[in-house]
Amino acid sequence: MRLWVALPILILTGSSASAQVDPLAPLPMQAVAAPAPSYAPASTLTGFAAYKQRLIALSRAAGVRQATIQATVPYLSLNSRVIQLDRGQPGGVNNPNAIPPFAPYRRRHVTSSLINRGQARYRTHWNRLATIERRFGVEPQVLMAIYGHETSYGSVTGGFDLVEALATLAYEGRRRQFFEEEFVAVMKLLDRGTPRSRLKGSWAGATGYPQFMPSVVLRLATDGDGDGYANIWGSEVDGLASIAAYLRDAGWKPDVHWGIPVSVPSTLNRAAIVNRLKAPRCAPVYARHSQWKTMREWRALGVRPLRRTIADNEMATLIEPDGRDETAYLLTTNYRAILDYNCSNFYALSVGLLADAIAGG
Ligand SMILES: [Ca+2]
Repeated sequence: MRLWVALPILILTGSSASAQVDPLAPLPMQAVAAPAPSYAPASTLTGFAAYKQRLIALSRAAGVRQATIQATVPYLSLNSRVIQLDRGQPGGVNNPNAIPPFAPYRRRHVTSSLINRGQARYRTHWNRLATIERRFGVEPQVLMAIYGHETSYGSVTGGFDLVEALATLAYEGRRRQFFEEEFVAVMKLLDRGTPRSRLKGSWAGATGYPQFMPSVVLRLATDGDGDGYANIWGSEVDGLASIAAYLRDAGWKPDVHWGIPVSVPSTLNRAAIVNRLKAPRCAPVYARHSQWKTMREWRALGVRPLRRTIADNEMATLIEPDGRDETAYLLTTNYRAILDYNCSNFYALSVGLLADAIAGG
């Protein structure tokens, strides 16, 4: 991945002036492929045309065949809609952060329609789901809830061309290394015969029923229906098995529930349970969790399960997503696996609650 450092670097005419406003680093160019762009004005188009040489070099270094590269990269364009959507994200340039309340989010994402459709699919696929649970140790209702939340059970999987979207995001540069790796991964999927027409997804590059990034497709796509192919675009059961593979890979422990709603006594000394560890990734998300304590310790502090409970010796953290005197949740290590899927407390909580509802409470 460091190959490009050793390549000769051409400074584009005029690029030093725009470097102050353009987050792009100087672009690597291969001597054999140094064409007209170096003489053109440093417009966005010129920048991307030159950047494609880097995408070609990265793909080649990762072992993607030249025929695949040549049939794809030269024809890529920037997708301005992708850039617009990326800039509207938390942490993006147009979106100063603010944490809204959880309750309205929950009402939108744990709906009777999602619950009913999840239950219907649960019944349809019951046999396969039982096999997947034995194989991966993940409760099927959690798989169903992720599937429902991500794509409304396969009805919204995204129509962006992944190759173009990932090239655009890599070029834009806010998370360049991440998106360059995903670009190379989608090139590998193309190279091994996945049709371009199938490689559609969200503007951010998530694809198929599980909404995996291409590198995750390469690593964890799983055959669940037994036909020998891991088809996360055409087989719901393959999609569900792939989600199970992901959660197990993220550390899911069998027979531990994700979390439970609890009531917190007004006497709880919150200052005494503050988590002082800073998470290496997704720090703002983990900062909303308390210290780890066993269920026994939480009980001793007066925190009471509202419905089901969790074994006394299991560790859990407390989150109060809507502040004091509202429903709070104790979260186990398996909640962390859901966060690994999508690092947002609202996402993980609503997945857990949708899973509970699908399973009947
Ligand atoms: Ca299959």
